[in-house]
Amino acid sequence: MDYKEETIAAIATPIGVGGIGIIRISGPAAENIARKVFQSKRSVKSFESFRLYLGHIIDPKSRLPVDEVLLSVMRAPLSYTREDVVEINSHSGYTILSTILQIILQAGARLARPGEFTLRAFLNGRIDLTQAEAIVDLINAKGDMSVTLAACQLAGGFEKKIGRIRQVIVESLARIEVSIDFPDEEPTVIERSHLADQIQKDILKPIRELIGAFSQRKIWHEGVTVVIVGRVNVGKSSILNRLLHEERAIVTPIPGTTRDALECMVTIQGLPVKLVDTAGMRKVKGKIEKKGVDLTKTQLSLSDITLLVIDRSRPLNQYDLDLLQAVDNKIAIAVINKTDLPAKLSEKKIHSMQKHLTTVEVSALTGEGFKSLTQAIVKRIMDKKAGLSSPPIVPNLRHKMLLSKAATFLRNASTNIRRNTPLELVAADLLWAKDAIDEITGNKTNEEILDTIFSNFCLGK
Ligand SMILES: Nc1nc2c(ncn2[C@@H]2O[C@H](COP(=O)(O)OP(=O)(O)OP(=O)(O)O)[C@@H](O)[C@H]2O)c(=O)[nH]1
Ligand SMILES: [Mg+2]
Repeated sequence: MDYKEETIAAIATPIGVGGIGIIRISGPAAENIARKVFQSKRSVKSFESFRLYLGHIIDPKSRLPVDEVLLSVMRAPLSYTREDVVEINSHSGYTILSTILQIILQAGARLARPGEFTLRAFLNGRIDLTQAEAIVDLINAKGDMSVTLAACQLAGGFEKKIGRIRQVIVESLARIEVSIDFPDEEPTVIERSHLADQIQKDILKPIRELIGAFSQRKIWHEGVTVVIVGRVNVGKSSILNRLLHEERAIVTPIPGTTRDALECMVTIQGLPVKLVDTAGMRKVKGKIEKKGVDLTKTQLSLSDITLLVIDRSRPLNQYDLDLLQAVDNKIAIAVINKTDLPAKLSEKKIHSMQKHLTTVEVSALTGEGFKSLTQAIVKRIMDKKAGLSSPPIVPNLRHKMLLSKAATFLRNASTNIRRNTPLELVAADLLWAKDAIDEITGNKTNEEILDTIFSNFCLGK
């Protein structure tokens, strides 16, 4: 059956006890179903779009009210799916929501698959594929920044950028096809080189920028990992707690308090940051505890930014020096802790070992210096995503693969134009590049791709 003839329904809010739960119905029979199951002072037919009406869901068998609800009708095409949509705001709780859903299904709807409402919005031309993907990102967003990013994509930022690239491909293609159809119009050497330049500048360059921005995706969406290392008792856990504004890690004067890595999420200036506290380096029976060292090494290899904590009230020892050697000064910050105590270490020595290492002085006890520390962390994060355009446009893996595919064809086209290769070959490359671009927005797509994208959605979306 064509999807246009089917009416779908699902619970759109998360399962669990809450204030309200929403059931969404979409399709040609939505309003008719509402008429069958909803009783109020006015008839559903007379309801204005986008207004809430109070009434009762009625059990069709017993004719008894099941719940007092608010119902809204959003008529096609001005709705989420561009179809007739009905939403029912009921009391929340699994039993009540599933009872209402059952009544709606019996009244003629079919249970929606995950993402099917958004799939319909795409199939009915309200959004393109990049926007559908942005909705998944928005639902899964962990920090303000990933919300901003997804919201920009949803608003069509990515689609516009891709649209401009596609436009130039189509124009170049048109120019070449004229020459194929009218050989007398064969482009001169100058025209050929001009066309090649245009492909480089107006198509390949923006594509390369987009591909480059992919590496920022992890940072925007999953955040950066900040690993805190240092010898025992330097105050690693105290620093973590300060950055979290809460007591999460256990802090004691006993060396070796933290035995396993502890992970916590925070947002620092809107960016999601995963903080990892590690076990300090120490000696057990004359040897450096191997497990702790191995763990720290693993954590270091996973870190985007390392905070190497050093205790200012004690002279540097071999563990400090080993760690100073082990960290990469491009991504590490030396945190000199315990500034409330008299200084016993030589900062000169630190700088003699790592000339370019940023140092920040803090006291986890008093909180002094933490503003500078968060600033230093943010600066490192910003360095990682330098050159970011505003608003941010960052492709996902699927986009990146297709952009790379398009770039390969475009590079061929550009070289071949200069080399006097038959224009038919150039046109073929440009066409393939256009196909790859169209696959990004869903202009050209197949069922398998749609299944993969929409299966990432939750039910009711
Ligand atoms: N005076 C002072 N004491 C601090 C400061 N930061 C931490 N301490 C104390 O130093 C001791 C160790 O702190 P932790 O945060 O447990 O240190 P750690 O590096 O996590 O220690 P391990 O997990 O054992 O490796 C505790 O007694 C803290 O109260 C500081 O800035 N000033
Ligand atoms: Mg600790």
